[in-house]
Amino acid sequence: MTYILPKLAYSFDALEASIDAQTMEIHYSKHHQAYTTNLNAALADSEDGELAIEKILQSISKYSTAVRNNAGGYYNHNLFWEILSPTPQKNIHGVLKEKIEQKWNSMEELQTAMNKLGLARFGSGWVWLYVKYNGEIEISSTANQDNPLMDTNLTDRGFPILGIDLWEHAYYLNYQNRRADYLEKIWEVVDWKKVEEKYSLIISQL
Ligand code: MN3
Repeated sequence: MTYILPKLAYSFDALEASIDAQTMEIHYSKHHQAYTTNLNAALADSEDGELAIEKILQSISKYSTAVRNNAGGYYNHNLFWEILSPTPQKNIHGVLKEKIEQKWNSMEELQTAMNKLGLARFGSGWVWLYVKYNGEIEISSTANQDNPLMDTNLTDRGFPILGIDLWEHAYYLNYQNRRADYLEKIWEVVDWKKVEEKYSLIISQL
């Protein structure tokens, strides 16, 4: 078995409200493809290529740096494309919204808190909304292609339900050095319905 680059559910120019078509095309067909290809190469001599990607990430401390970087890159982008949409549902009404409002007062304040973490990340990385093992939700930022699933995290472990790519390749063509502007605009294409679905699925399996 090899890991497959998932098909995008929308065209490269579909998210232009926030991400330009050229950035989308390069990001998906060059960067994400490269993580996928390099992950398969890094696991070529191992039987672990049979495992679900989440299982590899949850025991990533056993693997090489090449597997860590590319398994992270593969999984993180799968999630990123999944929670973005040209027709995003911005209003949710269920348990996830209640949890967010308990902790951050409002959806807007959660986004502000995530943007602040994203701006504080030096160099490349991601900012996350994730479900902790105890079922509570939390936000964090990780470097490079790490994520909350990885057992190399001493704290901040759990199941990601929303990830924002902070690498310059995610925004530089359109926003240049203005990561803050990118982070403001990205929320216009985040599909909260999808994030809520991921939350419900994880909670049901805890
Ligand atoms: Mn990226």
